[in-house]
Amino acid sequence: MIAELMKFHPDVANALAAGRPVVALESTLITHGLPHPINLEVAQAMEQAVRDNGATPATIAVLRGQITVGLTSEQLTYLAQATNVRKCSRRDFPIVLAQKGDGATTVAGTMIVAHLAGIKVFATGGIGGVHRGHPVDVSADLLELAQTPVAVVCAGAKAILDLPLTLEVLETHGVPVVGYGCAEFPAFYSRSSGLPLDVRCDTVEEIAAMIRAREQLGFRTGMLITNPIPAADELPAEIAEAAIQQALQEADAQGIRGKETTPFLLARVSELTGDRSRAANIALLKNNARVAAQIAKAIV
Ligand code: PSU
Ligand code: MN
Repeated sequence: MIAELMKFHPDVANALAAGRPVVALESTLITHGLPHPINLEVAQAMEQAVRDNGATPATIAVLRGQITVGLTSEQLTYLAQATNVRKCSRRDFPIVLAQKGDGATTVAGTMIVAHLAGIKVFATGGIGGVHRGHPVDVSADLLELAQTPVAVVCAGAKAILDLPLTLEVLETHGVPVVGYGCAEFPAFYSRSSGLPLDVRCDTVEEIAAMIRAREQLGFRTGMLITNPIPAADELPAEIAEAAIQQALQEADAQGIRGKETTPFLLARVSELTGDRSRAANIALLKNNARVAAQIAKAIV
């Protein structure tokens, strides 16, 4: 039974049993997206942003083969400095569970666990998507959005990706892409991409109504809620783009492939922008945790 594979933090178990709002948080950004000790500070700040907005955070990971929904502060501290953690999308769960290993869940992996646990809203930074110049490298995040009914709050897809193709794949798979306070798909480090969205909502109640309608329809698809980075934290598009172009060239020259690609690009862009991209990344993560909590509250 899948339930036997999951261990819940008591706060999360209590909140779910009482029907109180819960927000899932991912762990790949802790192990593969940010360096120690900033990763721990950001993970704690995201949890706090969820609490400050009236919901219970459930950071999701696999610890020694056990799917864990809501980490204790000791578990979070352990994960933030652990080495040898598998980046877990759908294909990785059988492996990490059988080997009793540690796993950090990606957007795809976190959606799978959140849905099994009965959590409807999840906050991340930017989802994976279609890689520039590698249109067959399509993140498992997009295929999970096509088949798992969880609302994912993000600041768009990571700007290192091909954003127009990413939106095409979401459209093909029937995933609604909703702008929260924006009419364009946000470009992660910056607020707009020039790519129009399906719909703009200016209140969390409008978003909650769409989540409820999707439930009534019985659709299995997820929903993408895009929440642009706050204007004060935005990285000018020219600065971001120059660093991204260089990082992409280096990745190709060094033959970086598969699941290594995204962590490599994020780390290089951060170095090349003198950590300005990292500061933007952290700001948008906290902002997404805040909005996800407000949405979770609006749907209970
Ligand atoms: N958002 C961030 N930093 C990250 C990621 C998202 O701000 O590190 C992670 C997410 O876990 C996402 C993953 O699911 O990168 C995408 O990896 P890939 O492109 O290999 O599917
Ligand atoms: Mn990939």
